[in-house]
Amino acid sequence: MSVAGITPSNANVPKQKDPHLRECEIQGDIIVGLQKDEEVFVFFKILDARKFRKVLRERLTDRITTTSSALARELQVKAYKREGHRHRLPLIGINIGFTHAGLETLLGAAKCTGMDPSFMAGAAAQAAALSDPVDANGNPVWKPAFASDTIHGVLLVAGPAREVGQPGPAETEASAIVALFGNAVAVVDRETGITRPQRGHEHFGFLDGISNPGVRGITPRTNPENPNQGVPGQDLLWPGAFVFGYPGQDPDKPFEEPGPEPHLPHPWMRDGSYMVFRRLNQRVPEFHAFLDAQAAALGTDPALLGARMVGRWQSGAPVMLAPLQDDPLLGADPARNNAFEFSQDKAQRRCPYGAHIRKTYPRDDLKDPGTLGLKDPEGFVQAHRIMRQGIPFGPEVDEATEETTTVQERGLMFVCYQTSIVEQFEFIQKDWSNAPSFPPAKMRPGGGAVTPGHDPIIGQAGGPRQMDEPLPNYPTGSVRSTLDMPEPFVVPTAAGYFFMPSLTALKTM
Ligand code: N7H
Repeated sequence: MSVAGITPSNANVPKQKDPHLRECEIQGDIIVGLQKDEEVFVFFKILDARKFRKVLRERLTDRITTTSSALARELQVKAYKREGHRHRLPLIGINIGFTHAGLETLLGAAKCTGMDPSFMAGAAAQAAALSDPVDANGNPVWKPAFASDTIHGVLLVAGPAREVGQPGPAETEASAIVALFGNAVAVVDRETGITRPQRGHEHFGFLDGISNPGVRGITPRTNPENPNQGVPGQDLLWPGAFVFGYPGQDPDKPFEEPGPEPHLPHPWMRDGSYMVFRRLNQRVPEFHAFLDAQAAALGTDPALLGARMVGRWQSGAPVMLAPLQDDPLLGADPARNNAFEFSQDKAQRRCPYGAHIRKTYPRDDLKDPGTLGLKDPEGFVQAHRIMRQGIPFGPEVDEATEETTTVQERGLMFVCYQTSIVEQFEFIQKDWSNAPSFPPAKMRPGGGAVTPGHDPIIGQAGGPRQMDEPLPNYPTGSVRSTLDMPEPFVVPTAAGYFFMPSLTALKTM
């Protein structure tokens, strides 16, 4: 299929046989996502392991939302919408995960060896390596509860929006579940994510949740021209990239071919997944003031500058397909808004190399001869993908008190799933978003090597950052420009690494 001269490369690879997924075993947030207008995250410490296991087995596990129930609910929600209902169905979704310390408390240390090294070390130990803000001792500067207390697990409760002045149904359910555990747990922290009134848009204003990988055996194929895609542009990956016990992605082979199953150090991990949680504050007034000031200085439009930093317009339209002006119909059309690749944009004329979506998912961008000496550049990229299931938090900007400076905290409860935190989430953050020279060996219009710079949204340097070519040289031109970003727009304020076990593992813990 060809869209505006941007041709996906895998259209002619024959369809592979789909694996069968044990949908009743896999927690529902991992691949499908819980239906959520609000989501409560309860971070807890286990005080009485014996009682905790009993309540988990007898009172909670049967209520965990599985992949099969999340899929059935999606159909229900669609049918309900088709009937013309404006309100959302009052569905409550429940999932649960554990840190390495939590698993050791429940299972004993011998059953928790050989897991992902970053998971075992814990999120705090990785903060400095990710260039998160840290103190003089290398400890992350987080919300006090996260920085000072042991967290053993997280309970996720998702539900419909609250009525004005009432507690949300997810809040009420989360409190009821915590009460079931009684003195077996202590709540360390409680966070609430809330979708914004501008539905689907995160706090900077951009449509989010457009591009997640498709999963063979789950994602329906709706692109008649490419059997290796879900919606056009959504490459189908092997489930082992996200859940243990299935073929995964081999970085050295074409991504359409099944790779080996990810290493399973313990049988109880089958059908489970690692979850990365990051509470990311967004400095929204500062971001928009920056766009206004820099656009004026560069002689361009703030909306175009923002689109070049993200790689998409606020509507979701990708700059690869709409390089100079927004196209809201394109942004809203799932059949078109993800159907593009990067390798034909040789000199970042359409999309800067440093744009958030080009950094975090470079698609076929590493194909240029010689780049990194990779055996299969696309296979390599697809082995470093994540399944994002986050939700915004915090109030809308108060125009009266927050014109240029943040007063109230807001941002993204970033959540992603994978079978290797080292090779997936951390690789994207460290080796791509934070690395000024990624993607390597790129040229600028008129020749000359490029340092793409930092991902302007999440790239971290512990100091000033830069992005190359905020001004488009499209369709022609060779104007050189650099964007200086002295302050970050996104600041991590808490994080945790969890494992989401299968239903059988939860019942037999
Ligand atoms: Fe990002 N943003 O609003 O600017 N992200 N992100 N992200 N992100 C994406 O394609 C954003 C964060 C990825 O497949 C979109 O769904 C913000 C982290 C990946 O083409 C927008 C924050 C990491 C993709 C944003 C944030 C990623 C992606 C376009 C923090 C991982 C898919 C909508 C506050 C390390 C790329 C879409 C693809 C897309 C924004 C965080 C990764 C608008 C504000 C921490 C892989």
